[in-house]
Amino acid sequence: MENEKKCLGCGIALQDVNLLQEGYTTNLENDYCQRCFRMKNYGEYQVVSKSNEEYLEILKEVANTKDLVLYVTDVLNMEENIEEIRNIITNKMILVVNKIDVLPKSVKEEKIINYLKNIDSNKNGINFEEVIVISANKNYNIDYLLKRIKYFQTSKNVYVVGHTNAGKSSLINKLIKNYSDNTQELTMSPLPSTTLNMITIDINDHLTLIDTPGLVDVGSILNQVDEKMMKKISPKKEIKPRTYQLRKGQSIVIEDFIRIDYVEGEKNSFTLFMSNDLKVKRLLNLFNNEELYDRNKITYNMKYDEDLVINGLGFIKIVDKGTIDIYIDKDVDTFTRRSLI
Ligand SMILES: Nc1nc2c(ncn2[C@@H]2O[C@H](COP(=O)(O)OP(=O)(O)OP(=O)(O)O)[C@@H](O)[C@H]2O)c(=O)[nH]1
Ligand SMILES: [Mg+2]
Repeated sequence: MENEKKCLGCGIALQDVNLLQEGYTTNLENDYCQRCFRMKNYGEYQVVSKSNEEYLEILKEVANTKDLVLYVTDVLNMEENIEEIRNIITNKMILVVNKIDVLPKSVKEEKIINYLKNIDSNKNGINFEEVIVISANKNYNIDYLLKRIKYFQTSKNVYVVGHTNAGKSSLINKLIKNYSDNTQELTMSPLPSTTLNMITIDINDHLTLIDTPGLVDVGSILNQVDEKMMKKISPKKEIKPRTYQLRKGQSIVIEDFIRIDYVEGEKNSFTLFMSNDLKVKRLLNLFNNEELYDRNKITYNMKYDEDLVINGLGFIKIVDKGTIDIYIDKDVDTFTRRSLI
């Protein structure tokens, strides 16, 4: 029979029977499972793969309520698939754009907000009540977010949803810390699928937050790399944009997983917005070097002032029009958009 007691860190039912299964703890008196305990205390991670079917069931449950929903997205990974969740949930929703601290300070918040409002109005579906830019880690704009939650909430309960790694649990921990006497601490980690089940957290008499496991982004580069690289890919500090001036026939190679050939156009400027820890090199003559040509090739005809977005990694701002070939794992999504910056 399933134990009633749930891990306070990830929401999974605790059990003391099978070391290899989720929710294991040596003692059922413990509040956290062994996996959470290790992540919190030793930074030792254990990747769990979650099926999105289970996740969709959770979203349907949320949709059955009339409660306010916070849709949390990572500023580096916000995109098209915002619809994916909105198609299921018709509740009132605030779009929370997290991790703004990773973008250079010169980036204007209004630009991001306007960009998202524009995607929003192109759809016939639900509009967001508001788009709010925050940083859970830096405690930025959390006071304002709480004010708006109070304004829009329809009951005590407010659900927190979004893709895995967006920082949902980090945001809730900040709200607990700032506004509650509760000592619970949700487990956070740079790896996907940290939260395993819904977790209910009482902030005060008027507000209960419900954390949920994140939707796994199947097109993210995080699914194609090892644990060490996952950590390298998630920026911890403000990104220092790296600009490369490329002429036709030159290339950029990122670590050992992406190659971008500039095949047609005038001299052009490519600015990378991605983790400072990633190794990038420029090839001066693409005809001399076949590195990564075994990957899937996609050709983009870039228009003036567009970004090439690589799901899970970040984006490249390309100033002028021109043709590029990108070589990347076939399961990683890429797309272009009007420049964010
Ligand atoms: N730079 C930066 N990193 C953040 C911020 N908020 C969260 N993170 C990091 O993002 C990673 C994921 O955070 P979590 O809170 O575990 O994300 P989650 O959305 O709960 O993830 P799942 O439980 O897997 O769905 C962690 O490495 C956090 O430290 C932020 O404001 N800025
Ligand atoms: Mg979480």
